[in-house]
Amino acid sequence: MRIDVVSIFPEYLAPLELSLIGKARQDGLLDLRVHDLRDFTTDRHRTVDDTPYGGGAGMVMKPEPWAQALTAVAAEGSGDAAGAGDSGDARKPVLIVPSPAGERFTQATAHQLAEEEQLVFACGRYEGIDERVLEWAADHFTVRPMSLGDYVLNGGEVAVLAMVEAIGRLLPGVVGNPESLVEESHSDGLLEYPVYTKPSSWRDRDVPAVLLSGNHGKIAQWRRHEQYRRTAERRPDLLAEFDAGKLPRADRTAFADLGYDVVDGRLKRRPDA
Ligand code: 6GU
Repeated sequence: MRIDVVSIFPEYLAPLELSLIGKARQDGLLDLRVHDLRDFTTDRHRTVDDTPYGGGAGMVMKPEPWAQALTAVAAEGSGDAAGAGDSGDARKPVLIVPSPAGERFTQATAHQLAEEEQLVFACGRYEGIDERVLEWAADHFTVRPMSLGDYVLNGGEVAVLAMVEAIGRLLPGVVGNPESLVEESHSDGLLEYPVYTKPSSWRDRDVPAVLLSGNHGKIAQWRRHEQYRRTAERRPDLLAEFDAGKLPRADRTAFADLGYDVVDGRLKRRPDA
């Protein structure tokens, strides 16, 4: 996969040289390049922002440096640096615009984006990028404004660190043992079960006995029920989406104990619970 990140703070993306993602780049699994938006300005002051039409606080990112930068990275990614044109069968790169006004980025989004050939991240600062850039870009990219959650960051860079890590670890060969991707939070729409390691007794706290029993059926069931308990307690919103249609009897009982009944294949919180 090829990833391009455009930012006025390229140094902010330095952590992408570390750990799993850094290793993936070294191993040639991920071709990730960071670009300085100011390299695509033409004035002496390398200006990237200006005052907003209509008034109001803050500054807005000017359109032309963005158009220059995005045109250049799209051409590089398609192996069309000379501008020879579209060969016909190449897919449009996906342009991800981090913004609290974007669509929610989830594990499902990460899986989708991990299938793409080229991702381009456009890091906005200030009050955002002139809206016409996103309209213009739709001719060359699949444009996806994306938000990590309902809070405000100063710019897209930190969000890009999170999204690139979430996507990059799904690429073939990046995570050493692919089984670690199967049983983790959100892989099945639930939060992960709690984990323990040695010693079996620590500061008067014992590891749940079932985990020492060697009974793998019992352990799997305990873990699943712990997922239900945790999700009900911390993220009840996730249970509304959960497919409860084919749950075994013991799992329905576990949910009943948590105050949930299965109605038409969906979990419904009992009003009296
Ligand atoms: Cl993706 N970007 C910015 N700037 N702020 C955010 C965000 C993204 N997600 C939540 N807040």
